[in-house]
Amino acid sequence: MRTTVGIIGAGPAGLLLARLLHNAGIDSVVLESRDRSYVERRQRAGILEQGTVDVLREAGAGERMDREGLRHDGIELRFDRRRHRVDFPALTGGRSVMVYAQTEVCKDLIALQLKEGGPLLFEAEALAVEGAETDRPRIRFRHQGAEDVLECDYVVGCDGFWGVARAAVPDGRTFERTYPFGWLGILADVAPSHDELVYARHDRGFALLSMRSPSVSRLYLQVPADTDADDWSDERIWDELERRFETDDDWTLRRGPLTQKSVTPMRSYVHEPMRHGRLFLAGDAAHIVPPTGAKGLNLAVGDVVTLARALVHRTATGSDELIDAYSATCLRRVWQAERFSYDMTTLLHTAPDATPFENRLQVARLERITSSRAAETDLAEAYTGFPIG
Ligand code: RFL
Ligand code: PHB
Repeated sequence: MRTTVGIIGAGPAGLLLARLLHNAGIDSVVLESRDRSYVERRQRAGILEQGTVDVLREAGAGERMDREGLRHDGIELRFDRRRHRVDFPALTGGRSVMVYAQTEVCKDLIALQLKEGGPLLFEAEALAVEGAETDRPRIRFRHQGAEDVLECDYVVGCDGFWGVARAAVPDGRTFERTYPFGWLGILADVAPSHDELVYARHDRGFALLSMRSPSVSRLYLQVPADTDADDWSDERIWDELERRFETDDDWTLRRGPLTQKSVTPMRSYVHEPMRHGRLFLAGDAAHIVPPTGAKGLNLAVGDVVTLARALVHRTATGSDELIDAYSATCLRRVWQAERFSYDMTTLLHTAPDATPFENRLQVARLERITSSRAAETDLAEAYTGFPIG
């Protein structure tokens, strides 16, 4: 098999890259180790930045998002039983975000790819990337029980944190931080208890209220990193959420039947550089942020937009200029998202070894954000997204 761009992984990064290349007349093949229904059901991100929404629209993948996605003009910060709304458009000159789940983005991109794009092979596991420093890099993969080789002009590792592509970037540097807590996430068949996301700081730990639709709630609780989700009965989860979201007014939390429950670890991670020869890393394959800033998927989108531009530029002009700039261009935005995600995480979570002094500082930081337009604008700008490229 031969193609121009060999893409490993059919998450949002790989699928969107294939779409952008297809629209520019560049052929690609996507190899995905899991089956289609697994990729379409994996519950993860929920928030699309304004820039991500624009990219999906321009790529011709925004039709259902525009019909079913929920535009959100703010979030609520909750602490000390008080509520504070951050008004995005007022603070950022009109920007907002969209609640449209990653599962739905992937479903839309998969449908487009299968209808009009190049090959997308499910249950095709990349085993290794070879020859990245040559003109003919190759992906060795296994599909339907047999090993095969995909010869490419370029290879892109969109294979997530646990993929194989990063191992083929030698002499890289990694920067990492793990947190001593994780998120217990649930999906529940109940209308969201608030019309915008609620980020709550509480002495018992962080809680987040999000949603998937007007009738489906997505909620998260900070839990110790080694938590087994089965130790948490549905009733215990609702009781704990209720305590952490408690306010002095008459706000109430609606309960409903749980349809999913799982624990996610939290880490910050960056691999530099994001390129070796003709191999590029994009999305979670190169960097991870804790989900508190809602940045992971949006970073993946920024990477592949930058890469698609570089590959199109190369095809049109023969110049490697943008390809050579790819890693540094992406990393500038990645580090801004790392900083914001770290700030939001340490602002809102209670570390198990936190001193009373540190706990009071968190509240002081929140009070600063909710009383200074400059501080609040800083949060609103970062949350609605940093420019791509
Ligand atoms: P993905 O989505 O992990 O996709 C990688 C794909 O590669 C496949 N793969 C392989 N295929 C072939 N051969 C191999 N050897 C392979 N190894 C792996 C995998 O099966 C998979 O299909 O990476 P990608 O495309 O870079 O996308 C990144 C995003 O998925 C991730 O950053 C976000 O989900 C993070 N995230 C959030 N991001 C946001 O922007 N906003 C949010 O609100 C948000 N909330 C979240 C999140 C992540 C969470 N979890 C579960 C980590 C909430 C949570 C709870
Ligand atoms: C989600 O809806 O899954 C979600 C929303 C905001 C976050 C993280 C996750 O910061």
